[in-house]
Amino acid sequence: MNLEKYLILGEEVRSAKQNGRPLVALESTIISHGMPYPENVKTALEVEDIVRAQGAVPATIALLDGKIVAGLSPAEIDELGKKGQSAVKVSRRDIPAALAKKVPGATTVAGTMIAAQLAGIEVFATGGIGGAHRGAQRTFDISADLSELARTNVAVVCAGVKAILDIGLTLEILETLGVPVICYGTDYFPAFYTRSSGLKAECRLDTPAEIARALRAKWDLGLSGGVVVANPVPAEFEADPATIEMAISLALDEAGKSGITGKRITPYLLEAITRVTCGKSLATNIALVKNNAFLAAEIACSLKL
Ligand code: PSU
Ligand code: MN
Repeated sequence: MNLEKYLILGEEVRSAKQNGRPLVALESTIISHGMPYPENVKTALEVEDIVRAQGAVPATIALLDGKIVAGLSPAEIDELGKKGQSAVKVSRRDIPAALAKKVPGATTVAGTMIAAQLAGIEVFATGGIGGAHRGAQRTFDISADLSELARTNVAVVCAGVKAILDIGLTLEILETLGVPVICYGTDYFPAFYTRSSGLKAECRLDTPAEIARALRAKWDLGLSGGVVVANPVPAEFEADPATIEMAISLALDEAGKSGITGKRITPYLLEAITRVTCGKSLATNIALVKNNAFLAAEIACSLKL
């Protein structure tokens, strides 16, 4: 395959690869569909700086003009942030057509994992991953992020899974798919806005070095696929559980009444939660993304030792 035909590396990413420096991939659906403008752009740029401050190099990923780009420029991030939900949300199945049509595409966790692997990046930071929606037993609405984690060799640092999803069912599916779920410094799987989902962590690791060793062992042994590194939101930014539960149930109710389905449901719920909490959830969201970028950079640096 002629990789250059499809993949462009940003300047900083290209030179980092040449010099063997640690890299951290960052997704773009969180920019276009996950947060409102201008907080989305401001956060994306600050997250990049957090990665740099830890000695790693950020690679924000999106589809632009018929190419997968790993390492957007600040101007490209701003453009995508302004487009918001009018950018195409690109998961695995959406990549071919988005490239053919040369439309701007914001990559989901699955889409970003694919691009990261193509670019040779092993660690990726985001907010939350997709999963099995409540009622998935009936609707089959299970994010392609989960099957991507089963097959693509990238570690995804996230703050767990939002309770808009069925967290228990999501963890069951990850277990079936053989995806390690590493809980960082906690005995409970985190629930994005809050530090604990109440579900016991099956695997707890306490240092970035230990996590890096686990990743290396998995991939050295040819145990292909990704890893979820679940990093709870810092306590001082944790949202009030009752408020979040109320916001989520209002959001789910609204989405049900409006007949929203398919790829539109997750962005719809994220937006509704921000609205219902009058932006309070956004502060938590921003804090946890930054916290994840910090840990991802530490892991990426450890992987180089
Ligand atoms: N969950 C969040 N924030 C997000 C997303 C999920 O808390 O921004 C985005 C991510 O890009 C994720 C995608 O990969 O939604 C999952 O969408 P779907 O459920 O349609 O696969
Ligand atoms: Mn879905």
